[in-house]
Parts: sequence; C-alpha cells; structure tokens
Amino acid sequence: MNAEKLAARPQSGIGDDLQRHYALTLGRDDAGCSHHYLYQALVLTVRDRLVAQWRVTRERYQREPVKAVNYLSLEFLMGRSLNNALLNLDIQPGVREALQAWACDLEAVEDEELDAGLGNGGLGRLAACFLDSCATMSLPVTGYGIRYEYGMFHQRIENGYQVEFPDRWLRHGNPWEIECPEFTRRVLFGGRTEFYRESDGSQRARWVDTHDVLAIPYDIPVPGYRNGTVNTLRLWKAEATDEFDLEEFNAGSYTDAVAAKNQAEQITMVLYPNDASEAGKELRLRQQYFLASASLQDVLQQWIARRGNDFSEFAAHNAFQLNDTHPTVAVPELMRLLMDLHGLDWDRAWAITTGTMAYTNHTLLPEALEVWSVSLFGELLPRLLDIIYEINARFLGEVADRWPGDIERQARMSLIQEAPEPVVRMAYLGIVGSHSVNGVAALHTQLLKQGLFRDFHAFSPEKFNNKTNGVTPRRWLAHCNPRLKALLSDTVGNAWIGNLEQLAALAPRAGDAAFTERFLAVKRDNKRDLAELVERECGIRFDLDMMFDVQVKRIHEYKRQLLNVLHVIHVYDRVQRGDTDGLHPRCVLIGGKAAPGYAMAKRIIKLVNNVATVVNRDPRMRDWLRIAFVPDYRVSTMEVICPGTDLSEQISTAGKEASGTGNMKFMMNGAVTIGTLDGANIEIREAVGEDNFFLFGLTATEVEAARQSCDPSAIIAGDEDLARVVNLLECGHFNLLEGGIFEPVCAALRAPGDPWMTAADFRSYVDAQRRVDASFADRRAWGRMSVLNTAFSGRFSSDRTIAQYRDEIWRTRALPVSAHSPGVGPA
Ligand code: B1H
Repeated sequence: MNAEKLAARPQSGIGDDLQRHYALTLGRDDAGCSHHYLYQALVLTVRDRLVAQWRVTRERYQREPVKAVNYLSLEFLMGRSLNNALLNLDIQPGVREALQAWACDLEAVEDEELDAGLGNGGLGRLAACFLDSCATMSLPVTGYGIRYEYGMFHQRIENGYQVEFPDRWLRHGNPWEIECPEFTRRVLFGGRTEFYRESDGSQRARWVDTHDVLAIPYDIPVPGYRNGTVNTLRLWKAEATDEFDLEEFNAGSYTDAVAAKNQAEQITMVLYPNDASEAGKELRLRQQYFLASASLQDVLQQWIARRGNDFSEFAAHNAFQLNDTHPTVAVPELMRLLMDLHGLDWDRAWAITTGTMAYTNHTLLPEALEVWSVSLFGELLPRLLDIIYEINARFLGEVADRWPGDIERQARMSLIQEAPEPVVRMAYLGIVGSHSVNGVAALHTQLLKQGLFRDFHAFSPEKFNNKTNGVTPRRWLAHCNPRLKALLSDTVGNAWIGNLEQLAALAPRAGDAAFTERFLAVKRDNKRDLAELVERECGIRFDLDMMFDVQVKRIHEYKRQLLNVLHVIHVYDRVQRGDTDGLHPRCVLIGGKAAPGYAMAKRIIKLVNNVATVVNRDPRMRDWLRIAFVPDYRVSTMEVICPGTDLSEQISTAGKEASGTGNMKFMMNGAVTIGTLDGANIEIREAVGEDNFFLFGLTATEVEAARQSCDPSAIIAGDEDLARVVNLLECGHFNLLEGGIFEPVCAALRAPGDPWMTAADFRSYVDAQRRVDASFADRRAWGRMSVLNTAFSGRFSSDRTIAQYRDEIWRTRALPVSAHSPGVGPA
C-alpha cells in the first residue's frame, strides 16, 4: 500500500487498538488492569500511528534531493517518550478516554516508563532536544548513537554517600524500538594495513587480518510536533560475527568461542558515566569507532543504493554533525571508506570529508579534552592511524607555508602531541577535518577562539561560529508544566509551542497584578508537586510558603555545589545567632550524580547530606531553612523539579560552564536565576534584563587574572561570615561521628590558587542571596520577575538553535509532509 494511503487510512479506535495489543500482542488476560502491560499496549497503539507517518516521512525525504544531516553522538538522553508522543500526535484526549474503560489514569500508566538514560547530562540531553526540534521543523535529520544495554547508573544515597546501581533499562524490552537486521554493518578492529598496486599502477591500501564486529541498527521514531513528520534515531548494537565464533571453535574451545562473542558484545554494554572528563579506556575508543564506522557505512550504502558509485555530489547532499570529539574518528574513517573501498583519490576524499563534517565543542576543561595514545590507536585502528598521519603531514605543510620557519607553531598545531607520550589530539582532528567548528554559547565560542583554539582560529577563522544551545519547549514547558501551558495559551494563544518567541507578548502582563497572581498560583501548585517528590524521595517536608531554591546538575567542582552549601551553612549560622533580619525562609534542593571515580564530587554529596541531617533536625531551623538532596536526578525528575522552582542556581566559576541548559529550562518555567557571567547565563541575563537576574561573582577575565595569586585562607580570615562557616566545617560540626571526612573538601577550599574560586566568590554570592531574599519577600516584584523570565525565554528554544544550524552550517531546508502545517520555528 502506498505510504500516504497507509497513513491516511482510518485507524481503528484507540480503545480497540489498546484492547487488541493488550489481549493479543501481549497475550494478557482481561482480568484486572496491569499498569505495566497497559503501558506496553499503549506504546504499541501509539507506535502503530507513528510507523505510518514514519514511512511517509522517509518517502518524502527520498523524493527530494535535499541535504540530509546525520547527528553523530555517543549520547542521546531521551528520557521518557510516551507523553511526548501523545502531545506531538495530539491524541492525549483520545487516550484518556480509552483508559477510562480500564479505570486507569494516564499519569499512572506513564509512570511505568523507564527513562532512556543514554547520556550523562547536558550534552546528551541537548542531542535529544535537537532531535525534537529537527522533527518539529521537518528537517531531514537522523540521529546516530549507541544502544547501550546499561544507561546512566542509578544513584542511591546510603548513609549520605552515593552508591551506584546498574540501569538495566531494557529489562522488559523496549516497545519503541524496531530492530532492522537487514541493515547490519560490519566494523573492523585490529589487524594491519597492506599496501598494494592496482592494475592501473596506482597505490592502494587495505585493512587486513581484522577482528570484525557486527553493528545491528535499532530504530526509534522521533515525532515532530503535530506536523506529520517522524524522524529516526538509529542506535547500534554490537554482535559477534559467526566467523568470530568459528575461529575460536576450530581452535578447539567452545567456551573460548563464547567468550570471544562476549568481547564483541561488550562494546555496546555500558555508557561511560563521566561528564566532562575522559577515562582514556580502550573500550571507549572501540565504542567511538563502532558508532562512527557503522553510521558512515550506513549513509554511504544508502547513497550507493540510489546513486551508485558516483560521489561527486555526495557533499551537497549529506552532512555529519559531530557532537563533541567523541565521534571525530569519523574524519579518518570517511577518508578510509572513500579511498580504500570506493576508490577515490586523497584530494577528492578530503574535499568530501571536510565538506560534510562539522564539529561542535562542548567544553574548555582540560581534563575533558580527548586524546588517544598513538600506540593504542595504532593497535586498534592501524589503518586510521596511517590516515591521521597523512592528514597531519599535509596540514602541517600548509601551516609551514603560512608561517615559514615557525616550528613552535607547527608543534602546537600538530594532531599528534609528542610528549610525554605520543597522543592523537581529537579536537584538532575535528577542526582540521571539518568546515565548521562551533561553541555552544557566545562566551564559550569567544574563549575557544582566543584561547584553546587560538592557532586554528588564526589559520582558518571562517570555520568558527557560535550556536548558543536551546531546549525544546515541547518537553520543557508544554509537557512538564501543563498548568502554565494552560495559562500561557489562555493569555497569548497556543502558537508559542512551535514559536517560543511569541511568549514575549506576556511581557506587558508582568505588571498586571491579577495576571501575576494567576502565574504565582500556578507556581504554587507546581511547588506542591515538587514538595511531594521531595517528601517521597528524601523524607523531608518542604513548606510551600518558603522559597524553593534549586541546584540540580552533575556534581563537579566547577559547578560549585560547594559554594551553595557554604551559603546554606551561612544561613544556618545566622539563624542560630538570631540574625534573621531580611532573611527569607528557604527550602534548598540539590541533586545530581557524581562520576563514580570522582572522589571530591562524591565527598561533596556526602557533605550536602550531612549538612541536611544537622539542619533539618534542628528545631530552630524549622521556620527558616530546610535542605534536601534528591537522589537519582534524571530527565523525568527534572520534569517535576523545574516547574516548581523559584530560584535557579547557576553558579559555576566564570569561564568553565560552556553553556548550561538547565538554566534555560528553569527560566522557561518562570524561575529567577542567581548566577555568574558564565556560559548561556550571560545571554539569559541579556534577554530578561539585568534587573530580573541576580548576578554575582568574578568574570571569566577576572578569574583568569586572579587565579594564580588567589589566597583563599586570607579571604576566609578577612570575612567574618565565611570564617564562621569554614570554622563550622573544619571543627567537625557536620561530621561529629565521622572524624576527618571533610578534610579534603576543606583543603580544596583553602588551596592557594584554587581554580574554582569558591572562597573568592563567597561574599559576592551571599550579597546576591540577600537581594534575592528581599525581592522574594515582595510578592508583586517577584511575580513580575518570574513572568518576565518566561516571557523572554523565547530565544532559548532549541528551534532557534536548530534554525541556525540549518542555515549557517548544514545549509539544508525543511521538507514538510503534505496535508500538515509546514515546519515551525523561526524562518
Ligand atoms: C558538556 C561534556 C562531556 N561538555 C565528556 N562536555 C563526556 C564531555 O563521556 N564523556 O567523556 C561527556 C560529556 N558535556 C556539557 O555540554 C557542558 O558542560 C554544558 O555546559 C553544556 O551545556 C552541554 C551541552 O552543550
């Protein structure tokens, strides 16, 4: 049947489909409703509808020669998909009605869904928001990633410490995915390069004696917002080849054969849980190459199926966006595929590679800058190492032409760093192999150009551009905050869901007392939901009249959860001393996961929990201060947290947070920010106006200048409040029965030249918090600020970000599915 007809065919009713899937597909008896099976049956019901539109979308893309984009990422932090699909397909009312027959409410069924936690934090969630925007804007964009058996670990808190548990998210199967074994690809590892002469005399290379692994794709539908488009997220699973087994088998050992199978399948077993730091493990490099190679082969095969072996127009019709350096091994891999398998010469292959690749940088932190030891690289991917050497030789030749005799510059810019041991610099490979290099917020891009990538900027300034991050307003407003959604749509109509800039029409209402009261009433109801979550998860009661002050994100020293805790201790100290003048009661919520190997981050979690124990059980604090650490922070908990937050803590050391995206989610939902001039905070403050943002702290330039000479102990001695706080910490007030456990934290705080400048920013932070207290006490003033934050959050929609990628990097255009409205978002 033709796809349009299939999609347009009158569907049987949702209720009937639900019954059918429950009873027949899943084979369950009707007696009593099981939320678990009902969830499965509902997903299948929704998926049937998506599958039909999916095919229409694919055929639409194939009909027109528009450039297709492939977003390569080791992480896609999708969270839950059911509610999002219902919202985008506009079938929520029908589903609610159908569920009445089962005497079940939709929320209970939705709660059955486990988060797809295939990412660490901002970088992975950004990829997920981008997919949503691309589908909503009808752009031909495919996500390529890894189908990890185990996603981000689950965090429990035991005796105040983080304990990690594996995330077996596929335990009950994944009803969203469709396995496509017919598109299996073969990925090569190990072996060696063999050079030979072609019959025409040309020299060629092939990669031989390899150990191969199969890549099986699993496709997940990505629906656009009410536009008939369904894009694809293709995730690869590793499987052993049959020969792999046979080899070992013939050597005589059945058990060795099975073990070898395991080794191949290890590749997609687990997500590396490091946010902003590189472990340098061989398995990680295997994952990276596995993704890059399978995805590139997939795109090339699709091209060949339609165009044959003529690649002259390939770059005009394909683009690859590299999400950080993690997939940049795609650069030499595309060269290899084009030269060794498809017979192109170097220059033609290089033009195609640089013409299709674009690299996004997400961090300036030195510990996150990926390098791979040349020896490991050469063993695992020998043919790629040859190609990298050749890329480097040609590139350094060009550098030498531009700056004759400047040997130092050549050493600085080399893709290979020689000392202390030779390593491949993946970021440089990304830059040299791409036509576009972008940062993720204005300040970040500027710092890249004048710092980390300075030489490369001097060499090819035209490559560098900024794309400030954004988040999808479908999930982060329409779905997660139905009360505010209703109020906004009631006030400015509902077109904001596809064009967030329209929220600016709210601004004139910020001064309208009746409107701000309604806005604050929504906030209060959302605070009730959040308080329920906190009570359920932490056993701590949050009082709705108190300010909800929230910091949720990965735990990292540069994000300065410690500074937040110092402020909490300061408030505790003030209340104890009866110094409550101008103080406003607060409930402080902190949440986030620490990388399992990051001892300091784990100790900071312990500190938050110990401070919480002392504060929450002190009856004098009751009316002033509560603090909770929410365990297992993830996408689905943020969906409850950001609508119920009053104050958003974005307090990283200036120059360290590339962008941040939680800051944008809070802003959309009407939280006011206290923050430094870092990442996208700067643009948030610009958008909302400086009067509606609580600014504190050193600037990035000041941090750079002051760091070396920074003497925290002198600062502590010179600030009475800070001295008292540090004394409470150092005298063991929060660890009376656990001697010395916070010594590393105290030592870091006092370390001369502390790179995080915690002590240096304390005074400024505490002063800003005093201003927050004063504003919060003035209900009208706070309501106004809160409304304006939502009103001016339009530019932080990922639709705006994607429109910029589309026009300035990808140079592609929308292919809206007919009979539906054209793609939304800024033109
Ligand atoms: C960001 C990472 C990251 N930057 C290495 N870098 C990883 C680095 O597994 N690894 O090896 C994983 C993640 N993540 C974040 O990206 C930035 O810190 C945020 O500021 C930014 O908002 C986000 C999205 O651009």
